[in-house]
Amino acid sequence: KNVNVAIVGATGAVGTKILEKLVERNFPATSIKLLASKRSAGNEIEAGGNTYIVQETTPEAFEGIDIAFFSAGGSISEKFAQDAVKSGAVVIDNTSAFRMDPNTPLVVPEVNPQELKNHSGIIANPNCSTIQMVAALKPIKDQYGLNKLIVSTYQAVSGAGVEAIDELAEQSKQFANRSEIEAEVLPSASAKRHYPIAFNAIPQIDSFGESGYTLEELKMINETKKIFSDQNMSVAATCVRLPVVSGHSESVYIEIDHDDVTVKDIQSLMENAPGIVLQDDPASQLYPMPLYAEDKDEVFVGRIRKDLDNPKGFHLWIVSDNLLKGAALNSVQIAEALIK
Ligand code: A2P
Ligand code: 11C
Repeated sequence: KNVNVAIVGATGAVGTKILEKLVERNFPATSIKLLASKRSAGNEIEAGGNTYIVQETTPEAFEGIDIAFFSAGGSISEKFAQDAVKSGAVVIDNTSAFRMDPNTPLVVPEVNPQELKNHSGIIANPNCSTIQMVAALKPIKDQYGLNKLIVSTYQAVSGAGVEAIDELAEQSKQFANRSEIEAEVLPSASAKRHYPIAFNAIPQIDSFGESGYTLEELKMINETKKIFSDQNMSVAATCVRLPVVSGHSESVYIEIDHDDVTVKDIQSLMENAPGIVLQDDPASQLYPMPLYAEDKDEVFVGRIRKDLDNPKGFHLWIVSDNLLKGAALNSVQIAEALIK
């Protein structure tokens, strides 16, 4: 069967990686259409020996498209996703626009592939920091139960898009030149105040909700419960932006149902889990780090420790490239599962 693909946001941090992954994984696409804003229309993008011309996103652009990846921000998904669906495409949406809609499956293929069959045109790709965490925790939850988790994140600027990557590079130069550091993008474009990310840590990703949690923290909480189909799970999150280009890191505390589980038990689950790589040997200083996870497909897990006070408690350190498993790769894996 012919599969005609479109990528909305093809010039962005995630969109460019979706194209790369489609090519690298030999996705059986008959054609690939690159869509972005009017500003980029006519620009050329090379991938896999082919040159693609970027086109403007319009309601008519989806004619004949079978699978449409959306990664141009929630407002663009809200504006055009239904046009794509009406044209007969399945939308794989990388924004938060439809994730919590009860009729939209929120899918990580290693965790809840059974949800894919329940879609009515749109499948949501979870938030990057959620994906890597649930991918690592799924085998633990299945084997030992998992009723409580507390996560603190150390997130890369690429999660906030190309402009944030550029801002970190600019500010690093300004710092080295001892000139004034200019901040215009982070913590979020819509924020009233902006702070430097170079040589800093910002405990705000996205805007604040009424509860005092940021929207990024609420995404981790709500999406985790939806993906695990477990509304009774207790989940808390603190999300922090660091001057790292790509690769989100997470310190995760979990409580399982059993008190006789060992670190070795958890390590062996990680060794056998799909898409997970165990990097856990303190004696040889082996642990995951974002600099080494960049451009890698896997989720890396290490620093696994039993809590010193609670025999049901464990601590883990989880790292993955937020643009790949956290976004582009997971989206392409959803598409692969769909056409299977
Ligand atoms: P463009 O490059 O034309 O602005 P990032 O997440 O890295 O910031 O990228 C955002 C993506 O969303 C880019 O591909 C950007 O395209 C795209 N985009 C922004 N505004 C629109 C719009 N109005 N219509 C379609 N795509 C858009
Ligand atoms: C970040 N997690 O690191 C965000 C980016 O809901 O898809 C992804 C936002 C989203 O800034």
